[in-house]
Amino acid sequence: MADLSAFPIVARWPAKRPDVIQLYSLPTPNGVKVSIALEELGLDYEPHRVDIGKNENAEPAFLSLNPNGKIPAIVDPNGPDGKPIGLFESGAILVYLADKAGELMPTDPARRYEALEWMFFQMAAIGPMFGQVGFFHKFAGREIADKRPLERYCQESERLLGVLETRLANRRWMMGDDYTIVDIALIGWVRNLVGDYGAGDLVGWNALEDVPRWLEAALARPAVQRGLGIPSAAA
Ligand SMILES: N[C@@H](CCC(=O)N[C@@H](CS)C(=O)NCC(=O)O)C(=O)O
Repeated sequence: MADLSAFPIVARWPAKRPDVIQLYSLPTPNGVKVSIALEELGLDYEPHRVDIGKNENAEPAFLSLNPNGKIPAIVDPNGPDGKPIGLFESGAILVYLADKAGELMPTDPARRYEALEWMFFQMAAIGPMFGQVGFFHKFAGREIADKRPLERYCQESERLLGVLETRLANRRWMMGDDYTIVDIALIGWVRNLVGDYGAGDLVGWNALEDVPRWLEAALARPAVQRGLGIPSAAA
């Protein structure tokens, strides 16, 4: 049985099955990237629900795994060289899982860098901007009288959706015929922008064709449907 005693987070969220990947997450746009990838790849794992509404992500045990105090994070008892590894940042976790399974990432070196460039685009642009639209339109920032922050983030999100629209115009998925971790990184954010955040009208959603077509196809995948609900309230 794997010894995970070097990871204080395991004492706070005990592992029933320490020999499989331990996932510390919540079904948010960043959290579901990892649960969707794990479901798509068929890797065995144990989900633990970290309630960010109760600031559990700021507890010392969680910070010991991710000093930045954000979900998702993982511990894999069977990392490189067979040794346990802890990881945070959803993009790094996605690349790690794809490499581990040898799937969902192009193997050709140039195509791999192309995929990484779109992964970083998601991490640096889509996530932060769509997240601000959520804050200023749906969550606490909604009460702020000055609408310039909301307008700024909506304008930038509309522009970013245009970048995706162009990319997807002649491609089924972000990397072409093959569904990859680049698609997985984007699903939760695009879904929330027009779903939970209700910001479609603010970002020109109705003018788009290929992004909605891509989102519908992504959401139809059984592994995506499962991943969107993990960790469940019971985890
Ligand atoms: N760049 C990070 C962002 C992670 C992130 O922002 N997670 C949010 C949930 S979607 C979180 O943990 N928020 C809790 C907080 O800020 O207190 C990643 O991709 O992993």
